Amino acid sequence: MKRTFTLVLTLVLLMGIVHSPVSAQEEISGEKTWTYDNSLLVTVNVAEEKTFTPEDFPEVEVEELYVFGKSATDTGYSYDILLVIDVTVGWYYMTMAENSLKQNPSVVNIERNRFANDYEIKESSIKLNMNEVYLTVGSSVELFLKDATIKSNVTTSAGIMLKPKDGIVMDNDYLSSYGLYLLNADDGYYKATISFADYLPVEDYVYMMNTLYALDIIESAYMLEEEYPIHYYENWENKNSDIINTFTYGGIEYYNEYGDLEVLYQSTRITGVSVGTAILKIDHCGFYDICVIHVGDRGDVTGDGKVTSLDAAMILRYDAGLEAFDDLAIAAADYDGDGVVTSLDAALVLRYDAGL
Ligand SMILES: [Ca+2]
Ligand SMILES: [Ca+2]
Repeated sequence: MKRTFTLVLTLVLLMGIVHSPVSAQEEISGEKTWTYDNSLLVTVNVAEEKTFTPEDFPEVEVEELYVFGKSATDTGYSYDILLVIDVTVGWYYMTMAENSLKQNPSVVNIERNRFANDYEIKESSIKLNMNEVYLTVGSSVELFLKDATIKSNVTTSAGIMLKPKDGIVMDNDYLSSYGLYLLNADDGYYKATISFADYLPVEDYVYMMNTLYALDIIESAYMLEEEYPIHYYENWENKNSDIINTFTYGGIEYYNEYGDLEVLYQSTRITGVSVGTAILKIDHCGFYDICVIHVGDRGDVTGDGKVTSLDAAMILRYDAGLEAFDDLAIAAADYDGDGVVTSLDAALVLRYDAGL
């Protein structure tokens, strides 16, 4: 080992400045903010040309209507129509409106949120813990959703179905002490609504369910999903599986036994597969964030695809403060993966180079 170091030190002193390390790749800002959800894009097939008004969609509260597209079909015309919905009656109304429109025989497609940016009624953001990661082939890192803020200025509500244990009778006074409003009771099942101060308050929902489950009079309680389409899982999109592997696990946030909110958002373990740059996207209810993952070869700080004594020399120079590395070169330089770049890493690179 001593001879190795002497050799490398000699190399370092002789070489002075060698190849510059891999240059930093493009920077992509991670934080995204969207406004949300007061529009539906509806495709309507009709036999003849016509001018549409909100009265053509009596099943929903349409505030404004815009025709975005029109095309001739074999049987008449197809229109793309943007319906701006009055959401002050409650966010859940969007789901009801969508469901109602599905019953309309001339409506062939409904798309949500597409033009939400134009109408600043609601605002949301979703953030990953990291937006740029430097890995080497075979090494891994954890990525998770750090924050999901969903804002709104309207009160929203959701339906809950309850079934108390035999002999227990609930009334509205009883339920209202838990923030619930009784809609109806039938055959031992109670349908109630819960109101929230914010749109998609997953924590409020989980807290309510935790509270209900903790009451020993409750046999079952569940959210009526058709009225409140909670997305339990984020969607991770890896289009560069040749560069990185992803393994996803986890759930949503919840209240623990002390009443503190704990975040159980999904995590993804990313492992470098081959040298290159990958983009991982996390999508939650239409909001998304991305992380750019740079993968280098372990030991190859020069980025030339080979692990040689030159790389070892560079690592020693870096360790001695004679060289500046970019983040990918630093990841590559940490040959033993202990999180720091030291002369030991240089020695290991030399051993590799020597076939030891
Ligand atoms: Ca190299
Ligand atoms: Ca190291």
